[in-house]
Amino acid sequence: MCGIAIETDGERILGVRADRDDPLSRGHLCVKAHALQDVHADPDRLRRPLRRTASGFEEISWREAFELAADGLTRVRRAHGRDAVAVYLGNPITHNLGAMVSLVPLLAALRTRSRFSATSVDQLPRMLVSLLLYGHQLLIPIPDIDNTDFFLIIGANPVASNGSIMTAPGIPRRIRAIQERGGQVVVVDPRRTETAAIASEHHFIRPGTDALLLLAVLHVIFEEALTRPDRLARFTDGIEDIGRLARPFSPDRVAARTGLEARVIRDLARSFALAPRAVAYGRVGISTQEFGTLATWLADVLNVVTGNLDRPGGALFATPAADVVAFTRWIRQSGSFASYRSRVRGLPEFGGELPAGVLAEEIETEGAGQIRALVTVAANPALSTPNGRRLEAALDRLEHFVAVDFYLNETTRHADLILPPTFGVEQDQYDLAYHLLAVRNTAKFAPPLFARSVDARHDWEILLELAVRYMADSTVLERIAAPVVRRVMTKLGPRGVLDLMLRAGPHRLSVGRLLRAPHGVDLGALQPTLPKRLSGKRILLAPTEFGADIGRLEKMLERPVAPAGIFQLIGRRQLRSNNSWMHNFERLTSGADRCTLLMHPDDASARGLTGGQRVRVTSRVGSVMVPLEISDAIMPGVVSLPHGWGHDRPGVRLRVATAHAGVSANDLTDESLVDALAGTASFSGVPVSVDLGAEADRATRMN
Ligand SMILES: Nc1nc2c(c(=O)[nH]1)N[C@H]1C(S)=C(S)[C@@H](COP(=O)(O)OP(=O)(O)OC[C@H]3O[C@@H](n4cnc5c(=O)[nH]c(N)nc54)[C@H](O)[C@@H]3O)O[C@H]1N2
Ligand SMILES: Nc1nc2c(c(=O)[nH]1)N[C@H]1C(S)=C(S)[C@@H](COP(=O)(O)OP(=O)(O)OC[C@H]3O[C@@H](n4cnc5c(=O)[nH]c(N)nc54)[C@H](O)[C@@H]3O)O[C@H]1N2
Ligand SMILES: [Mo]
Repeated sequence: MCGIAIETDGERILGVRADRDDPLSRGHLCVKAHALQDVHADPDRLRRPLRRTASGFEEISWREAFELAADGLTRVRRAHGRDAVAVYLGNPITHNLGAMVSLVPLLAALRTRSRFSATSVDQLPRMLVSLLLYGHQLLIPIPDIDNTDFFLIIGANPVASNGSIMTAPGIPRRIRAIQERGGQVVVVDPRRTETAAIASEHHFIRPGTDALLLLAVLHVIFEEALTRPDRLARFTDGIEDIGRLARPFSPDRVAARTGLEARVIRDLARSFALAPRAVAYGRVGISTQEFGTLATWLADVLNVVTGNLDRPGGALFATPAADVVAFTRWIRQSGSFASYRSRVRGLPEFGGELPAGVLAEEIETEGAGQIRALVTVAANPALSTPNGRRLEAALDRLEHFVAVDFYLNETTRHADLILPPTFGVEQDQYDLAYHLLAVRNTAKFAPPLFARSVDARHDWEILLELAVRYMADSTVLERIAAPVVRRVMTKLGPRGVLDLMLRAGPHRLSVGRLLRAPHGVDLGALQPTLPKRLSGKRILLAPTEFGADIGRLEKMLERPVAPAGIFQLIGRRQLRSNNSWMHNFERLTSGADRCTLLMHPDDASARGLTGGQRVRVTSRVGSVMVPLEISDAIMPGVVSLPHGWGHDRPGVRLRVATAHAGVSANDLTDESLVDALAGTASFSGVPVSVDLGAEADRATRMN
């Protein structure tokens, strides 16, 4: 979403620089954008389809690859039914216009309940809260960071992440501007992050206890009669229910468990409620945890009861030029929840998907509906889902595994076929997803910088081909529809679909208009849009599903934080990293080893551990050896390991990444730990022990 200018010489990229005239990023750029040139030129990036053979992977033609891919999938469907064919959609799809557009035919063709995506290891609670409160899973309130006076950040590190579900390039500048207007930025995080370092205040919190904190904040607001929902009261149901639900959670009662003093909680509640314009914003830290749905919900509730939803300086809904909310409403995909459950563990469906944490068991467990074939698209679940090692073992049991990906990596090494798409600069660019999540309404389209070679395929071409071939072997209706879908989609292409969406959208734009404005078009600040955009024209603030889950939360107050000697593991994102896949370039990996375990000095000295030592971290599911980094930026009792590393698996073709391998945090995270309400993975607060490994074992034996 950052505007860039790329200097080229023929097919070579000479440099990438920031576009000062981009209305959203205004000259901001992070180092990952410079690395686009590295991805483009990477000799390890796959250019031709690969097929697994007894002696390793061999290159084959596209024609053969498509035939084998489709044959394998239809064979499994014919023998075992539709749900035996699973699909896993990874994060980069959301950045890829073509892949986004061709998901519609692909998912329609597959019609499988065995659908998975990064959603359930990320923002599922955010979407579920939007579905139940506002009536659509994509009606997501965005913090109006540029106009607020009080910015409460819970479980997000936008200085490293560039803002997530709050696309806001140049976060440090925007945070400074809040402070210069006399406003406050408060960060609540078990680590004093890069964001906390520039905030006005930072408070440590025990992992997984944010819902308790937010209930206590609401308790104070109701007790001191600080609620003032203003115009929201006219179309919001359930405000009084919140007062009742929050009553048992006084600051004194939650202080010890959350790690925040009661006085601090009271002050926070008052400053938030009394600020002229305030916004509570939570991301991955409050999403992927045991009470992720409750915490995400309560942050919205806080905005509503203080009148800060749908008003400038609070949280607002974007009105993107290509309105994916209206489009998905039109194709009847506003969202769904718990309309069926996973076969083995009974976790709920959300939006037609099952939680990623059940994929391995659904492959391993025999019976009707067992997964026997898999298509992954832009996904590396071996490194990105809990207990990745178990999933890797399960992948080898599949009868057929097709990976749409341009690297031979930790996940795709298990595939029967790898279909490599073109990379970003060879494709049309428009951010269908991220304009919806941005802090300002803008629109920007970029045509491909380089034409794709005749022997390359775009993601959308690959997905469409798979969809059409799958349909051609299916019901009579689908057999008839297949050539029509192929013709229409090929003729329109992603650009044609986008053009239709832009023309139908609220700003009446078109691709032609955007081509004439290469820096992007500024469509203005976010504006109030409620109650008009609410599906039922009302906000249902206290859904029974959420209220009922508070009993589970209350039990947490009786549980000890962690057994003696056990740490709570959390993750951390790093500026020069992008989940699991941008580690194959010196630009992003040079310098000191970044895959380290952070530990507080008091904890280290209590165990006689010193910085730089390699320590063994062990959870229920596995164990890794990793260098120790001692820092008082991490809360005592908590340790932190970044995710996305662990590239030294055999068969991986990533020369640079393998030399900076690190270990995978998801060799430790536990697929049995989920938010019981929604099934989202709970990455935050995984119980682990830390010792010196073999040396510790020797000492134990001697005793
Ligand atoms: N450079 C870079 N940018 C990225 C990415 C990347 O990998 N690298 N990934 C992108 C993606 S896919 C996403 S989803 C976004 C994520 O964007 P963010 O959510 O902003 O990023 P994280 O660093 O995961 O921030 C989560 C924070 O929650 C804290 N935390 C952990 N557990 C708890 C808890 O129980 N309570 C509270 N209050 N805090 C907790 C962590 O210490 C961490 O600081 O970033 C995107 N941007
Ligand atoms: N422990 C822990 N685990 C986490 C997280 C965490 O904070 N802690 N964060 C979670 C979050 S928020 C997310 S979003 C997930 C991300 O996890 P995934 O969705 O699995 O995504 P990535 O790790 O980014 O892997 C992306 C894959 O897509 C390929 N790829 C890149 N671009 C393209 C493209 O344009 N087309 C195609 N076809 N392929 C492409 C890459 O080669 C790589 O194999 O990880 C989650 N896992
Ligand atoms: Mo994510």
